[in-house]
Amino acid sequence: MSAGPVSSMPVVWSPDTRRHDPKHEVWVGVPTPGTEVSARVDAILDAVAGHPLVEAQPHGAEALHRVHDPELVAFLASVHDRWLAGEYVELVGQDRVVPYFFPTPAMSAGLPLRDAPAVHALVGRFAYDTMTTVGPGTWPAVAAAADCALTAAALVAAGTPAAYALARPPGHHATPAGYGGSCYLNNAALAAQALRDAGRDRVAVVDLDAHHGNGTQAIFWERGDVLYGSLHVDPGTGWFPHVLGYADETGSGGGSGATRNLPLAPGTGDDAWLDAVSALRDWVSDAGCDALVVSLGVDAAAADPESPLEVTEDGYRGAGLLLGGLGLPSVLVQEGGYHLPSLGSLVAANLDGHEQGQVSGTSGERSAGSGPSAPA
Ligand code: SP5
Ligand code: ZN
Repeated sequence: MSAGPVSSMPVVWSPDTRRHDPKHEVWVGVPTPGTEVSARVDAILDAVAGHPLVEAQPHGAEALHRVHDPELVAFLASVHDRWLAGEYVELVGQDRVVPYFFPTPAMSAGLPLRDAPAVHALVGRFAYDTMTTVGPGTWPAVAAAADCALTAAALVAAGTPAAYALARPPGHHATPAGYGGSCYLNNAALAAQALRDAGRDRVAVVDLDAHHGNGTQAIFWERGDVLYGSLHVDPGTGWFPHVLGYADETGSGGGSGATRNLPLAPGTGDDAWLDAVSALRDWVSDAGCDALVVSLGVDAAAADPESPLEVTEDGYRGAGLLLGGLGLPSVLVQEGGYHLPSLGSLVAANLDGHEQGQVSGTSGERSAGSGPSAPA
């Protein structure tokens, strides 16, 4: 992967993010090869070698509790040790935490539930799928990913125009008290909250990942001070997260109108995808936001095995130009993207586009018929 030209946007990373490395994820009851793997870190690092590297600074649990239930944080931090003590390695050879029991509303039927004393049964209180397993290095990596996002937000709060957090495992499916979709803590939500806490009045989160960021939506659902806008493959066509991400989900209470979902058909491609990015860009611009968080999933790419959206590298560069053109202080947070050979260059193209957009201030219209790439 070529390094490309020297760029100024800092890349915030941590070697600890490599420590979570799921060889398998349990899908439809079967261990299938892991998708959200440690090698993603190095694929991205190689491609952004022209950027200044900054190592993430540790932040305490209080920062995590700004968007997450302390019980989720404590559970994630301790559950692997509890799993080892439960002797599941000896019993069935399983050294990763995998739920098998889910106390859903259908199960409790309105009755009060106690916490399960057995850790293998307690897991389903927090985990909402079987793909998102916890191994020996998961918590250090999850904490490091959150630190990447918080460090990038601190840089931007201190005046850096934009910073990129090489956060993995990703975050946008993590809800206030739940984890799933390869996500444990919501890195983008942490960054948005940190910008609010640093004095920004209204923060927009724009989610470019191929999947709907149900966790980010849930965290800010009733808040008007953090907007959430997403374009993603239509859950109505069968894709994850299956039960959320429809266009009629627009927030409630003080957050009414502060959520916007643009579900897209499989096979969408660059033109319609960039039209949707433009629509979100205009929505953010009209709302008078003073900071931007981009949930930068690159799994909408044509080569990606986890989505059918068929977006190209030019598409991701164009999205960067459009969102950078808002001229807002920006934190870009890594989300999904699973095709290791192209993952890094997709990220690098978006970072380049964003920086170029911020410099040239292309906050005007996207010219009609501009095709796959947005105007320079
Ligand atoms: C952050 C992010 O992009 N999470 C994506 C979670 C969606 N995963 C759904 C996986 C559906 C099963 N895919 C089959 C893979 C077999 N290994
Ligand atoms: Zn995704």
